Amino acid sequence: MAETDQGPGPNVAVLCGGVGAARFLNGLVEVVKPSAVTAVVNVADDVTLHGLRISPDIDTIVYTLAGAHSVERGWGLDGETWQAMEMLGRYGGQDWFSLGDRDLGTHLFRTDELRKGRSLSEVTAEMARAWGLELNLLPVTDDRLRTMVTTVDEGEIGFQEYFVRRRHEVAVTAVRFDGAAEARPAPGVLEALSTSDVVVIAPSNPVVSIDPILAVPGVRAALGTRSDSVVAISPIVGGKALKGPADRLLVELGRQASVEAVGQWYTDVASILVIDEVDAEHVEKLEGRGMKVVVTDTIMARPGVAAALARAALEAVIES
Ligand code: FO1
Repeated sequence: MAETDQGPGPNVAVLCGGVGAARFLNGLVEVVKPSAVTAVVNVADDVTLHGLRISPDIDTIVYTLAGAHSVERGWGLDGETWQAMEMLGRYGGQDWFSLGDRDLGTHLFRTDELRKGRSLSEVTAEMARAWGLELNLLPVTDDRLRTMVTTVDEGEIGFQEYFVRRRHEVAVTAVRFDGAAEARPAPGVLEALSTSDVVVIAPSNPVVSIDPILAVPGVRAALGTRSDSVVAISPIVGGKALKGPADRLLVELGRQASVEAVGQWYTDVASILVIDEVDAEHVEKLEGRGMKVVVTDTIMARPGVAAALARAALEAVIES
């Protein structure tokens, strides 16, 4: 798939959330050259705490592709220390969102640069360069976009309050993306989604990681016009999310935690769905709804699976 004597490999754009997307990208860059990859990243998980701007999905991808991430947490840096958080705890400060001592350097830099008037896109490109990453890393928008979650007991709270402070253990009745109507796609986003040979929707949470990206005006339409070369990878395997609340959110919002529900979720933007081998029995139903289905190992727990998954996703488009 990579550059061969038959000429350059495909250009690939990937809609990305956090941990699952980062793992997928790590495999994809083994299959196509990193400079041919454009990651369009969710920024609706972003949060400002202690006056610092934190962009979890961007940082998870940067750290993971740099090989610097914490494998057991999935987010944040490996070998992290928590002295600053301990000091904060001593004073009774806000310590429900754990910021490692090295990770704080990222937030200090990003906050400073944004305060000088640079865009999130520029700061993100700077961070990618600083870690020696060659892929194109684009926030979906440089404007304000925030996932707001309505819980059964607290009413509407911010995404990180739901995901981290409440450990996503509370039922949700609604999700909305504050700022979506006014948000503009960041420079390069629509071009990447329109001109890439393949667009992949990474195995991220459809409700709170992929939908905020699709909610930015112009994005859904850009995919809709070329959905025959858009392939989505289901984050639901055997009725469960491998990590995080995607399964419960789908049910709480009136759908099912199933590959069919994921296929329906993406029906107007993707024509191909990649599902895990444990869900092979659902192929007929999905194909009955007009989706092309690829069945493969989608559990990126072992080395080599992410690259094989990336290859399977690309081959579903390039050879179709
Ligand atoms: N996730 C947690 O479950 N607990 C945390 O304390 C936490 C801190 C944190 C700090 C920086 C960062 O980039 C990510 C962090 N995450 C934490 C993960 C984050 O909430 C999620 O990765 C995304 O927002 C969802 O994909």
